[in-house]
Amino acid sequence: MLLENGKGVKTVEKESVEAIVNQVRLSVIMGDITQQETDAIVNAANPSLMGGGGVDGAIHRAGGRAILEECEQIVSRQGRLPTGKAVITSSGKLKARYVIHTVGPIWHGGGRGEAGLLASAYRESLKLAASNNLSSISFPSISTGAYGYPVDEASRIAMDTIVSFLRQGVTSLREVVMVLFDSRTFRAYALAFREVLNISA
Ligand code: AR6
Repeated sequence: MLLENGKGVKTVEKESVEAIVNQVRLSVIMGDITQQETDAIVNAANPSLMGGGGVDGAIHRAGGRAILEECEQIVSRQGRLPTGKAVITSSGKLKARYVIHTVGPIWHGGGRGEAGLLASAYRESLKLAASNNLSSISFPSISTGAYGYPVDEASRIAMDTIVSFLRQGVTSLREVVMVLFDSRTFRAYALAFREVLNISA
């Protein structure tokens, strides 16, 4: 976004940051995940996979009934989705081809394995994208809305888990995007991104 300061000089307010990690473009942007054109978008779902509020509601509304029908089939086959796990469906009317549904932890204060479960939600989603030979994936800020995970901690876990996964080896993935819905959340992820990659601001 271009902003005019008092002297009429145009400055650029950063609304995205990016870096290359082991041949993969990793970026942090402000935006609406339902509009992303990556091969897959990740849904911050709940174990029922039957939709809900927040990003889950937005994805089901934008994608239509087809996503819910596939979720119903998955649940009837394998039961509710445990926290930290992920499954993949097609995407109905969305621009992305697939939706990867994962369940982040509900924040209970940090003493109930929340950090490990949040890392697992990111890692399992990345593994599923790679095992389906996808080249790009977008994530929302899992668990930091209705599930109450503090965004400063969640952003570090998210960025750390994604960067560790990318550094572990080359997969089909060439692009990973964190799509944040509000500027407070964007700033937390942009800071965590710089910290994890050791980039000065
Ligand atoms: N694009 C990107 N991010 C979004 C969008 C969007 N369209 N809409 C909301 N966000 P939440 P959780 C952000 O509550 O904490 C649901 O009811 C939002 O601002 O969606 O994992 C599920 O069914 C926040 O930063 O997910 C579960 O029951 C982030 O997405 C429960 O909520 C996550 O907020 C999951 O809670």
